[in-house]
Amino acid sequence: MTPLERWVEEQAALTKPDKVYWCDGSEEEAHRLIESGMKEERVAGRPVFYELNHATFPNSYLHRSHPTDVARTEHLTFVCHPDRETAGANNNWMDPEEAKEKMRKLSDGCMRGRTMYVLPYMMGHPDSPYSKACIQLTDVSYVAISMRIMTRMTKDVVGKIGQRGDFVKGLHSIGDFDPNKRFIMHFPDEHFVWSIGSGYGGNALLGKKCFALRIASWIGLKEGWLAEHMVIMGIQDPAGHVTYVTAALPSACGKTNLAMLESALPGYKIWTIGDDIAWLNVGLDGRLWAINPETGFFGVAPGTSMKTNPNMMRTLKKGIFYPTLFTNTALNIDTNEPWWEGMDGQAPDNAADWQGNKWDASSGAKAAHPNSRFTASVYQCPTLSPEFDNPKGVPISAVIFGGKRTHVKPLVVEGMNWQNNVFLGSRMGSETTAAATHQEGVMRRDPMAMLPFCGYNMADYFGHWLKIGKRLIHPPRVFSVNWFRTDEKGRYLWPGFGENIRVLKWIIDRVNSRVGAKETPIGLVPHLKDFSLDGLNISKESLEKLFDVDADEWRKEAGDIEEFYKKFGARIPKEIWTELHSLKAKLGMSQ
Ligand code: OXD
Ligand code: MN
Repeated sequence: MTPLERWVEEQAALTKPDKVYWCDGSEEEAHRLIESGMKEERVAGRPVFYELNHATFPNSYLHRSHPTDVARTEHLTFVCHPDRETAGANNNWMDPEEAKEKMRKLSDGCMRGRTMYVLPYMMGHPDSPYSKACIQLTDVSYVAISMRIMTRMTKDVVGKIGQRGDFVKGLHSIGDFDPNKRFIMHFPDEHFVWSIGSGYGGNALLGKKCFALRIASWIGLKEGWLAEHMVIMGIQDPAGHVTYVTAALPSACGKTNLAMLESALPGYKIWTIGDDIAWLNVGLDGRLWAINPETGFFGVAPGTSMKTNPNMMRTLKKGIFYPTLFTNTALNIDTNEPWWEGMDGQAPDNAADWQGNKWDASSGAKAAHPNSRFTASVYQCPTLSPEFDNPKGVPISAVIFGGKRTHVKPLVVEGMNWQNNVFLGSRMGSETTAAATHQEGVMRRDPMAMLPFCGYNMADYFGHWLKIGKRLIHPPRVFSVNWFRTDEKGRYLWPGFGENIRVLKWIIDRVNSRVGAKETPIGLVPHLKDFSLDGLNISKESLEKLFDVDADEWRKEAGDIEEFYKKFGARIPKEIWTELHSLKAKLGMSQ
């Protein structure tokens, strides 16, 4: 018996499924599992999948979750390092033995009456030195099918693991969906994630946030690389030159839209490599190289339309080899198509809401859940980069940090050197969204958009970023962006979406030394003459406001950043304090 077979047997002995089924990742198998998910298997008392209109949305299916299970549950997510300090103030912590004891009790017999699916999958291209071989166990076909879309799931991974015991392990059960018995536990030293009580993507597709960010960030700290919550894309200019960039934005701030943006500027084109996760390694050439460990998009549906993200709408209608899943969207009953707020056209007259109840538009209730999602293969994306399957990844010339700030932050700012760049990333903040269960619209600091995903003490993470910079002979330039600044009436100043190419153009012009920049206390901002505004109807006042650095607002901001750092005690690197003190001095503040 191999270590893998032994591990699966032990987990089956604990969870007691009726059947253990090893997936091979084939198309035929996916069809079979979907069929049984429609006809036999039940989740929260109803079918796992409903077939949608295959004439307009080929190979697509609707999934309705348990009503309490609609987003990531950060308060039930734990990182179980041997000591609390290693987990840091950014994580919930539990002693690993205590956590295992708790999970053993909750998991005893939790798969009774269900099938345990064994999912062998790779994060990253199998030929890439950066990829990882993983196994997830789950008791719901929705997760098995989602993992086949989101990862490279094949039976070859079993052979690749062979006699090794150090494969990445995930044990997932939907349990009984009781939110009081819902836990997502990470054991970073064992490369193990144990999740019970939720079928929601970020809690249940364990290759994604749990492994590819929380555990991988810890492995990256040990091995000298970075696992980041970032888009990866190529920006092609009119001369045909492609500049690769990554961009970190908190959940539900438009990362998927950015990753496949349709350029409003003639001659520019975006090539998509990833919309959520980047693994970044220092290459032998001293450049930063990025791979997307995933193969799918798990994006927020509401707001997605031909106006905001035409390439995603096209992607959703191309399901052939891979199914496309819609989770908790509404349903147009007359056409049997998915629907959500913000989609093109009129709201349907006859719709079911995300729970399947007849929707009454006049009630003011949303038809689709605000965090309803689609799951679609990257191979359906019309802007997929030809470099997507390159095992080496792509060389990164710029890193962008963003967030949703209705005040304070300019449209774009460039950092001044690596230390200042890390400070710039560490001070990012965003107004919260529906992707996790918390109050919406509250500002929270979210360094590098990694606050919910960094698997260890964030102060040590800043130190790791500083160290990586020392190994980069050709470091990427670093920028912060904010598409969300508003005027005094609360209206967005910047049109966003396809027009964001204007900001990306300035960024690649900076990278390729085509334009200068203006120094401010918080970094470099564009000279307006270098910023392409042709064809854009925007007033001079709006533009000035977009780039404004208001010293009073920034003094408040600096105070807030300081409070945030204090939560991490003495572990914040001295270089970060130096940067904060220098910012305060530039703003005329006492230290
Ligand atoms: C996601 C998230 O699903 O960040 O990507 O919540
Ligand atoms: Mn994300």
